[in-house]
Amino acid sequence: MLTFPDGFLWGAATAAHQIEGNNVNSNWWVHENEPGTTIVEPSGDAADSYHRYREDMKLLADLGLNSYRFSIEWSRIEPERGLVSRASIDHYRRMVDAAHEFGIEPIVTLMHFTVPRWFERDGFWRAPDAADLFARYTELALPVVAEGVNYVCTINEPNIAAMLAGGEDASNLVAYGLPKPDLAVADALLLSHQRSREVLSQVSGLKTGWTVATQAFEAAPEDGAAEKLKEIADPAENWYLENIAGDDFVGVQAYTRNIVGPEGIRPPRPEVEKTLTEWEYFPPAAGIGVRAAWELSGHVPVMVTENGIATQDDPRRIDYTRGALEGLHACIEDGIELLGYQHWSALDNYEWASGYAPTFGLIAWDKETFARTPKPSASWYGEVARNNGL
Ligand code: GCO
Repeated sequence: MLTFPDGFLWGAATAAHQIEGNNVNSNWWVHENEPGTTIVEPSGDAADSYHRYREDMKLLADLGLNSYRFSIEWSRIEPERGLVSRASIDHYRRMVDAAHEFGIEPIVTLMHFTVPRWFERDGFWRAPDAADLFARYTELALPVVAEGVNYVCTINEPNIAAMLAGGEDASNLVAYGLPKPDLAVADALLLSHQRSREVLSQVSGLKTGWTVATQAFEAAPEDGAAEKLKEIADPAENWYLENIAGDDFVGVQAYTRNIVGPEGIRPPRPEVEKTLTEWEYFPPAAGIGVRAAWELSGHVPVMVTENGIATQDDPRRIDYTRGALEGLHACIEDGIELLGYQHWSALDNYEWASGYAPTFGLIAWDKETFARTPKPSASWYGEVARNNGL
């Protein structure tokens, strides 16, 4: 039996835009619905979790999980520059209260890729006042996290957000690692994170950090691969991990490794099962990412804030997750402070430019009725959580 530390946070993760539905004031909603978009389908109603979050949280609690990572939406809280929606702030406060009602710990992400359409209109992360605007948003969100929240992630995957900004359109998110990050954007994201943490420091006992996508790049054995790796590997990933010494924790989001040959990254990141091959979803990636974060950050405590697999083959999800957890237990054995594991994802959801085809969820839902159906992997994972190990 591999037993995890007492108090280990066994949870599942989601993001507002990917499950709530009708996030109409966000930049992604604009991109999804603009003529000629490369995004395969709009997010639309998603899983209607904006209205069904209580049902979702109760399902997770009944399975045996003790935590839930979800994000709140800037574009709902501030739908137009300077226009504050008290109703949206109250909605997310009710989400935090509901988590406690069901006995699960909320882990809140302030920005999970989406920003208000006005923020992108007014210069996006390149605007000189981007960090001021994000700090102001954090002030607006304080009532949501001021009570009953122990962990806040300010920004989800700034390294991917920097790539996204550097690329021509949202489809770059799917390419992962290929577009060069816009380093001016990378700077703005780091400053925004630091300003947000300053605001959050008003809340005593609140632990703040952010999440970084660790992509486990490795060079194929062929000649020329090492040079190509230097060219392609994500410079922002390590830089962000090296610049969080003061953070209370760092979220690691690791799924697979990226093998780089002289031609570049091997098969593109698989969006759907048909391209799934063994190395594309590589369970040890979770442990590789945790070790990188622990070392590069100077031993900032780590939480796996995303790890999972998009597959219709649910037994494969169980095998993958078992492999990831075995690797994470080895990290703990090696003295790494690992706070928890948030499986991606609680629900099947909108996988950005790839739409709804990739099914990462422990729980499926009917597109007509929104009825939820936990998969066998959900029961398996709930058992692991109840036993605090496997
Ligand atoms: C990301 C995001 C998630 C994705 C998940 C699966 O890493 O891109 O945090 O929103 O949906 O990682 O790709």
